[in-house]
Amino acid sequence: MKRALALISLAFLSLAPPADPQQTVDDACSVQILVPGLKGDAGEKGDKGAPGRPGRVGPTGEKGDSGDKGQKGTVGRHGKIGPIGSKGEKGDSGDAGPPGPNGDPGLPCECSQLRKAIGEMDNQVTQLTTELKFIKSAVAGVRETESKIYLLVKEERTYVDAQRSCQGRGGTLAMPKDEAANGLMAAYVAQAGLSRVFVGVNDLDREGSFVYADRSPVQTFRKWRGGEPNNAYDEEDCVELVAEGGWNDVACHTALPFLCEFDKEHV
Ligand SMILES: [Ca+2]
Ligand SMILES: [Ca+2]
Repeated sequence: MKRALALISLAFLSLAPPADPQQTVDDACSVQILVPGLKGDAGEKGDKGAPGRPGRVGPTGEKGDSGDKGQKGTVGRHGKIGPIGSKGEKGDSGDAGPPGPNGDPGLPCECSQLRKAIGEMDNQVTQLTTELKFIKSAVAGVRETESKIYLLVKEERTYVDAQRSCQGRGGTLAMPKDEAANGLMAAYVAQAGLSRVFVGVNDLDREGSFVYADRSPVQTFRKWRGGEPNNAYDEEDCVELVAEGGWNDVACHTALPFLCEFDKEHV
């Protein structure tokens, strides 16, 4: 190629008019010189060039094989305490435990003393109830003389119980020892709406020998109704006073209202 261009340039120069004869001769020689010569000897080796630019990043390589497993690490630090959890549901009851040991022996029973105390309290209640009734009767009114107080008790009792009731209050069954006392008692019974009451006269110790409740004998004053004392059925050893003022012997187990008598000196 280069050789063709050289030939074309030679042809062009041969057509141009000559300006200087000397130059023409030289130019004719120059044409000869333009023909390529033989290849010269190799020059000296140049200095080392500057480093070239970095090449482009190459493509990602294939995944390598898994490495060997590392050594086990040391125990980590203790973690923080977590928040309090919600309350759980109640669990089922557990099985019953074995029976416990026997207890110590108890104290000796004092039941007998308790029964005795209770019995005494019952007696006191009964006594208080009786006294209350007695007071109610007393409030209803008593009769009195200069030396005596008479109280009519409208509770029906046998002769013995009636005497015990009067004695329990510091008195005795009433003893009509004279006309005045007997009349007062009879009026008292009649005004109370009663027909008869026990008074303190009897022949319990000896049949036919009547004595008062104070064991003094019935002597001059006596107020037997007609036909009395008759000791009917051979069992009449106690005496009742009827509302009209007369006496009659009756069975002691008969239950009647009764009349108590109290000495004012002892009240
Ligand atoms: Ca008799
Ligand atoms: Ca009789």
